[in-house]
Amino acid sequence: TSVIRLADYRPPAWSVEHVALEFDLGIDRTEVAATLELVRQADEPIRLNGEGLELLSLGVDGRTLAEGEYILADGVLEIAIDAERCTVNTRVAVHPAENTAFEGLYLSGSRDRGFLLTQCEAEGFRHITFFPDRPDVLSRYTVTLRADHDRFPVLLAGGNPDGEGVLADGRHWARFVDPHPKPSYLFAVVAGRLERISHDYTTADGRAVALHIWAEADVIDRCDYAMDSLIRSMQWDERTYGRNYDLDVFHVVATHDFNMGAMENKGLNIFNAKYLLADPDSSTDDEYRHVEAVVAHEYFHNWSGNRVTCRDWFQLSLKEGLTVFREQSFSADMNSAPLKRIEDVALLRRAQFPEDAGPLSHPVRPSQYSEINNFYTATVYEKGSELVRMLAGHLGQEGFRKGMDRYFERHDGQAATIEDFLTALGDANGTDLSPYLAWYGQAGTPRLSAEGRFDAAQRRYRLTLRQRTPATAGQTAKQALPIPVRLSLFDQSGKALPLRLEGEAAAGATERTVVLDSAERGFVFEDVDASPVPSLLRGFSAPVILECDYVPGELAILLRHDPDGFNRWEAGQQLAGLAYDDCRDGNVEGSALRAWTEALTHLFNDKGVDDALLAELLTPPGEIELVERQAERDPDRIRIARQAMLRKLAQRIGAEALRARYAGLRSETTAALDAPSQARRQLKRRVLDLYALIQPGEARELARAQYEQAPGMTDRLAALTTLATLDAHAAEAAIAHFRQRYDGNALALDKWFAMQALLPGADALARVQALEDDQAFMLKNPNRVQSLLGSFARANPTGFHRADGAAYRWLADRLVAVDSLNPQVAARVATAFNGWKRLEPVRREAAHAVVAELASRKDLSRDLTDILARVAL
Ligand code: DPP
Ligand code: ZN
Repeated sequence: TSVIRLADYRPPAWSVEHVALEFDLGIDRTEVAATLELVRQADEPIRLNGEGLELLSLGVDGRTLAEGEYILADGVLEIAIDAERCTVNTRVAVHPAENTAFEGLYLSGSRDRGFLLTQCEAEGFRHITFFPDRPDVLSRYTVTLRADHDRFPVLLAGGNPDGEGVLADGRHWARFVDPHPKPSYLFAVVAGRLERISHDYTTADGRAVALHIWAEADVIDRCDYAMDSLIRSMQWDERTYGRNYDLDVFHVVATHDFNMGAMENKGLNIFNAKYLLADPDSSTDDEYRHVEAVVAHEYFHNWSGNRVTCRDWFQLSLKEGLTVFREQSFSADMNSAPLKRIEDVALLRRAQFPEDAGPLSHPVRPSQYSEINNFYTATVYEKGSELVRMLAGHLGQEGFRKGMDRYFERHDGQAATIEDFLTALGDANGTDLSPYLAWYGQAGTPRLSAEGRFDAAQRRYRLTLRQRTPATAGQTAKQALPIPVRLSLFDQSGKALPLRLEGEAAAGATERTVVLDSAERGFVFEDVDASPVPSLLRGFSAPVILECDYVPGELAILLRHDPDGFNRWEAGQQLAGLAYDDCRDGNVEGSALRAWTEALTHLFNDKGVDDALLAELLTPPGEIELVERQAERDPDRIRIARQAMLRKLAQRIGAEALRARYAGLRSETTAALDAPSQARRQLKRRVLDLYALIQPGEARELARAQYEQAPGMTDRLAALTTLATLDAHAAEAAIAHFRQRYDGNALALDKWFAMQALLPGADALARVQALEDDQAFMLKNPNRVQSLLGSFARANPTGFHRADGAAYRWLADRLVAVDSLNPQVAARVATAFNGWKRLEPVRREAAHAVVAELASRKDLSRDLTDILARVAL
């Protein structure tokens, strides 16, 4: 496969000023006529991308080209002409119903009831028509759709509506004009039988905008929360960044057949139903938050991504990292900021850190790729957001806003680079941010070590910070990065000290940020009376792994006294890590384990601790994160040690206290969505799971009752999970009940599949295999594949990493089957093999054999081949 390199970037040889598209839509066959107004930019032939297109006719400036007047090979249509400008006309046919890859124009749902839609990011537009399909070609679009009226009553495309009418033979048409130049990946059309909910919105600058959310009739009553989230997102972007929406209509469409989470097409967002539909009976509290966040994310792209887009796909994080950051800030404002930060950092550690430590590791801005679809990763998104957060922290709230204003003004209507972004932010603040560019080019998670030395005679505390980044796949030499370390110092009673650095006249705030911009640096704090406890990297001020030789008692002080919710949790996580080490080493009387259980018991009994924060504090790092603390990974041993520490905690808190707390939380059972109700549900779940570790029989009865009386999905699914984890056989009746109750509700069934796929232990593979026979299981639906295969392979370590390798062989077989339908989905599931090299020898051998065999096949897609080739290395 060919490799595309950032270093080879060249501007487009031809620009496209205007494109007119006419669609004659049909499920089996759609014809697309395109008129492109091209303008020469360099002395080269016109090159248009096109894949899987049946070329019906081709003309230049009104003259039909004969064979021999153009070259069509390897997905590129090449036309050599002399003129400075020209008009190219093409007519092609495509076959939506046969398109199981869900890239380009395809059918969602069944032939007789489903609807047509498009997905173009990153390179789907070339499956619709011939076009220079690259993000730095920005064009104005006029789109005309024609279709049978009964079969396709609703016709949508991006831009403003520009007329509609009736045609002969029961057909009708609709036209859309988008005044904003855009790259082809933001193009979209939708056609079919859809219902809508609507809202009239007026922007801060006075534009009337019709908001429409579209879905199939059976789910249209589950779109209200998405509409509410959309309105709040629009208001937030006006308030926070001064950004207004810029068309007269904004459409959002839900589909059950989608490869990604959602897509920010200009004026016509398309969503995986999973991130748009929500109702208390079928959605959990987490899912409500995801809907809010993803609706916001796609809306925010209208400025960070659409008005200012990416020059090339290497710059993907320019729009994604930035938009995730904006989305996270929005969610923090809508909910609790510290809890949001906890959730985001936990995700980073669970998904991005492992990615960055294995063979698929890559920089936030990769320098090469062979399949861009495989770079929609936790690194580009989540780590990318952390980089923007560091810049925002560096500039401060006002400075960052000034910088963003400059960025949007300077690059509006352009395809920009990450350098452009840093330059605009820096220029607006009279500062040079270019040192941060190194973060974008260097893969791997830096290790930050901190060593404190207290000098009683001098009343000084010297903090030495050092950094090093381990070698990553294909990138062995690493440089020092600017690492902002927000910190406080606490005395032994838990009081934060005013900070005065050596050379400063007076003490200032109790929190400040120092920047480690070289391999090692010391910071000396004056007027320190007793050895302090440093609270480092507050708010997770940089995406690094902190190595600090805390004694357990120091972390316990932070865990009890740190006023910042995030850092309190962080101290708890660090302490839990040490407690885990005790359990791993069989040291059940270890001092860390004791400090952790004591501190948490104290917090458990402290009525002043918020329910949601307590639930988070009671959750130690997960089995996947704990891999870091293992020289050679054996998922069974990791689970045993983690369960042992949780049991110790449950014993320390005590059965009586757990039961009483559960009863108190239980008595307030509702499905209400306010924050306190959500927090109670979350805590109730943690308490019941802890209780189950020491009183399984009683816990089972409580879970059964909770399942039966649950007022909404959060309580119902939590109870079912607890029951099934305690004893999958004993939970059979409840599992069957859930299956029947939600028959026909795709999103609820996805959770049903995933819940079972995640049950730990040696039986997991057999369970998953049995679930494949369920009528509702299908390989052609990405959500279903993710819920069963993806959950099992990526998030059930004891189930997937069986020592006998049976699950590896089974997955390999399924990957081949999925790949023949949908390469993007197969490639994503295949990333489950990312960590195989760090497994203990028996599992490693088994995984290697399977990966090597798969990687040697010649009949797989470019997507899957690329992942396997990198993983197998
Ligand atoms: N660009 C999409 C997003 O919003 C992904 N397809 O992340
Ligand atoms: Zn995005």
